[in-house]
Amino acid sequence: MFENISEKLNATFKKLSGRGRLTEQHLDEGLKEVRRALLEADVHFSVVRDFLENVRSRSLNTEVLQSLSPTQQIIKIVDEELTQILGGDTKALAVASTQANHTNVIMIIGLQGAGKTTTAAKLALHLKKQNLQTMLAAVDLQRPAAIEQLVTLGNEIQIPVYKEGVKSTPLITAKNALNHARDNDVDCLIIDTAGRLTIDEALMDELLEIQKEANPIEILLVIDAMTGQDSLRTAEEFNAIVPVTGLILSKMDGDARGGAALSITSITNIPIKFMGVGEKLDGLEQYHPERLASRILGMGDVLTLIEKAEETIDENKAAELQKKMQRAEFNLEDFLEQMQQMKKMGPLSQIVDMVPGLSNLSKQMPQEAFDENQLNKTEAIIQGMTPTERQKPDIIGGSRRKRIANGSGVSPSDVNALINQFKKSQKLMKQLASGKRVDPKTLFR
Ligand SMILES: Nc1nc2c(ncn2[C@@H]2O[C@H](COP(=O)(O)OP(=O)(O)O)[C@@H](O)[C@H]2O)c(=O)[nH]1
Ligand SMILES: [Mg+2]
Repeated sequence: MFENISEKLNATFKKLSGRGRLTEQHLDEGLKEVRRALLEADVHFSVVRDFLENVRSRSLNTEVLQSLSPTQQIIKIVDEELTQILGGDTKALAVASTQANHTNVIMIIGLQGAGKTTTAAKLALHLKKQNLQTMLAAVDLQRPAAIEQLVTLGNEIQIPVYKEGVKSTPLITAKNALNHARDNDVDCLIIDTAGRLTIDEALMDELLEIQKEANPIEILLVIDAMTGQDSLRTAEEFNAIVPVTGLILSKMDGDARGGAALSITSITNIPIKFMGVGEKLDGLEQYHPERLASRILGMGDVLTLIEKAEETIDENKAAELQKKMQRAEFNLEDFLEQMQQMKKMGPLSQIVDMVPGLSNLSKQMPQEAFDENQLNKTEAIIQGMTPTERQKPDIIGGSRRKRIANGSGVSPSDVNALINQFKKSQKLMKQLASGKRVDPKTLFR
């Protein structure tokens, strides 16, 4: 979502750093480009204005311009100011700590299609992973299908869903859900509410009624990040009536410009707490302004990457693989396993954006590198091999190649391509193991 901003900012910094000594005029030229990049990305004009004023006044400090690496210092200032725009400190969910015999209610609100139901389930999974007893309540009674949607999602992640029929009312359903949750020692009850295409009085009355009854500790407004500047108005309108405690930006994996979403906290003063980054239920990330700022500046987000890896990668297997790599014994079986672990972490294109240095490089990589279908194909080919073939791919000649291709539904040249790619990465691992510096570009050639 932020490739364009990243690219432009990096081009600007590169130009600045090529100048050696910086003058006020150089700085202003650079900031003009930054301004254009931010406006093009749809960042709200008043946010851009305040941001640039702050960066400029801090950079004009004589010590910055006269230092040995003025551009580095300016990048640091931009990073800090960007973090401020994005909300400053991380604002955690209020339910992270729980008292005994108490059910925390989290109300999910937003326009129709914003991603409320999906987000409710994602959040439930997130809380479950923190060992919190979680329950979902289907309080959107506009259509029977809305209830069914939540029930299906709940089943997928094995989280109970409290529901009543469409003949009940949202208020009664919410009230009964809360009683049911308390009776069952539930730590967090997540209420999925109805939305509308636009904000109307009937909806607001419904939400206020539920709020009074359930007394939620968090009222989270789901905002579709793809809706641009409209999202700012939506947030303000909801917040004027229902006291929103946090925002969840959904669909941050989309290709919209995203700048409006970046302005939303500065404009509304409501903190963002999570970002939705995919349709799947593990596609929810806690929102950290400083990490997003580094990602936008192309500096990567190592912390989130490590957290993802810790969540998904089996530590013993990882240690074993590392040993194999060091001994250069890495074979196709390991390759397959590593691929499967990587796939669990999420789409490759998202992971690459979090690796410092790689995020810029990713634009130059062939698109196939990120293609899930390609990965599935690779997986099928390796699965079509015998264990011996996986360990010693050198024995794969014409007839074996044909058999593997037939078995996995690809052409023999696909099998060949994979083996060649594997040999390259094997070579690379040997280099890595011997401590040589490796040009990351060679990974994808
Ligand atoms: N790509 C993507 N799609 C999302 C995300 N969150 C929700 N969606 C999709 O948006 C659509 C509407 O979501 P839904 O939860 O039904 O919205 P609701 O009407 O607000 O309850 C569904 O197709 C979801 O799969 C997200 O973070 N990324
Ligand atoms: Mg819904």
